[in-house]
Amino acid sequence: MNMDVLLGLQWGDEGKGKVVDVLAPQYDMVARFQGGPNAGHTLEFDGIKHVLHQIPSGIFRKRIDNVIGNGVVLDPVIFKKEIEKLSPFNIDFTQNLYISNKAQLILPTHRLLDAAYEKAKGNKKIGSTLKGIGPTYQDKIARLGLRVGDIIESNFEEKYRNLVDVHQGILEFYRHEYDLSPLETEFFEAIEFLKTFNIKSTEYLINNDLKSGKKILAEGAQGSLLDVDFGSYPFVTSSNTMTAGVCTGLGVAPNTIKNVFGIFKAYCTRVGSGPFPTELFDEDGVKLQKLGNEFGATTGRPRRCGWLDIPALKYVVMINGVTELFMMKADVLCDFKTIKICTTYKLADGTTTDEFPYDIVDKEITPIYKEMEGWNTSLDSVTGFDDMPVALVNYIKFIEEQLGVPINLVSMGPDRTQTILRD
Ligand code: 2SA
Ligand code: MG
Repeated sequence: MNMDVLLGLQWGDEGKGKVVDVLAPQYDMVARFQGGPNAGHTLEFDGIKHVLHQIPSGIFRKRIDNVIGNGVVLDPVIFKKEIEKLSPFNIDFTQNLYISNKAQLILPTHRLLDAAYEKAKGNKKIGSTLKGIGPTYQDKIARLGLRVGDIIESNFEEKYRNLVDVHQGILEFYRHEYDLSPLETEFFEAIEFLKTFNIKSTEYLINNDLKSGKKILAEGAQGSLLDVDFGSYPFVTSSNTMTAGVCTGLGVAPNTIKNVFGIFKAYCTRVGSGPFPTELFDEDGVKLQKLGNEFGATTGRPRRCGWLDIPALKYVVMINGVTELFMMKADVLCDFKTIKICTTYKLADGTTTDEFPYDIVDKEITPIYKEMEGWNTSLDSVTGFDDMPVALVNYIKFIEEQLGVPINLVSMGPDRTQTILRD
């Protein structure tokens, strides 16, 4: 029972990187179990901002092992760039980074396919980060994919060619133009680089650690509303971003999981297409985007902004078994006289529900809001739950009552130090 899980409860970008970095000292290992370079986990300390894509957020802590689990799709080219970017920080990757031999490899043609599929969808496009995530998971499930463990085998290039042949057939069908040769040079250079890392059956490492009493934090990427099964399908990512994904993405049994930390922003954002019931198109939305600096950490795309959505949160608290809530970016709401929270959805036929509708993509939803007084003051001097402004305390209480789970951490800024923990 020493595995804790940290998940984003909205559409990603809740601040997972920051929280993992803050919690990491309590753990012996941080492990990524799904997603890939579509993630952008931002950590800020000592005045430097770091964005991690595939490398777990425990990497800056010397004592902590970091695992890229089998559920991840790994792009070797982006991996090489990420490692090189970390070179000023004297991290000994031979000591603290392990990659599952069963993680799937993202090939250059997976990225090309992602672009071809999105283009073909026209105005129905998903708004993918175009990192090749969907096509790589597709090949995994179709039992065609290449795994990290394959790269040391003598027939790796042959396997690669066979799969690329299949991809080229599809690209031809889509009449997608491309120049593969520079991408391949870069890919094979990155494969040689990847070979120098610890590649192993990380499920043994993880389970042995658990057996010996070590503590592990599973670091989720994207958010529960982007889960391939329960999110706003088809506007989702291609992995299980929920607690259950930890078991298949790392090779651990459900009964090893103890705490499930669910992180959410004090408001809501979404990058990419798809339904977003509480989205704001007015000046409040612009204000949230500006004050929250809401731009994609991977693609730089502006994020859509809106008020907190309780029906959506209730849903993901349920499917994930969330035991503790962490509320991020409370400081962004500092400048609002009133704050709204969506408590129910009103549907086109006049009925209301607090359930997340199956056909959320097509349904016309009018959010019913509760209006609350804003704290309308800076939170810079707040040092604990006791000296928070009353309006913030009320906001927290209301969310806790609605979701039935305590909020034990409130973040008030990007730095490690701007974090309030309940005693
Ligand atoms: P994909 O790339 O095929 O998985 O995209 C499918 C949908 O999932 C969304 N998605 C994300 N949403 C929020 N944050 C993500 N990571 C980056 C970040 C995104 C960025 O941290 O900011 O920089 O733009 C992420 N990754 C995937 C995506 O928008 C699609 O809606
Ligand atoms: Mg992000």
